[in-house]
Amino acid sequence: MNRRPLVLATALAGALALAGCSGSGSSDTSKAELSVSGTYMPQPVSADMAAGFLTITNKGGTKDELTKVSSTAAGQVTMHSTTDGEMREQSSFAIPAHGRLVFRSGGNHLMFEQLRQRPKQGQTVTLKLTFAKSGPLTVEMPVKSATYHPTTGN
Ligand SMILES: [Cu+2]
Repeated sequence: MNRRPLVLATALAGALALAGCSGSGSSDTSKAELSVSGTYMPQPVSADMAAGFLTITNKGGTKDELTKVSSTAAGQVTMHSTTDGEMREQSSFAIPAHGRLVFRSGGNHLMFEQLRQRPKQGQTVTLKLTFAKSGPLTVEMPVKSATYHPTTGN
């Protein structure tokens, strides 16, 4: 008859261990939490080069960095910033905690070089984004008209 309390104590210890486990999991909210939106590529005018735009949002409490972009549609994808109308290739772009990294027309942009074939309006181009801390993301980038501008302005 004095076995029962022992079993109960073991069950209780198990429950406590579980609670402790999920408690430590909640500290993961401080990691970078990335999502991609607003992707598009204006249909390129040139046969071997195209531009691409997107926004990366970080809901997490830790900054991250976009370190590489690649695509099955192009031999290479480079990242450029634009300052005073002059574009410069960058090896990485910071994504601030609780912030955004924006690639938009006239500003930061992606350049697809050595196109395997000329992307046409209505098609999509697959992109792989690599980050310093977070796992890679694969996104589908729709090809829009050559003069397309998003109405939201970013
Ligand atoms: Cu450029």
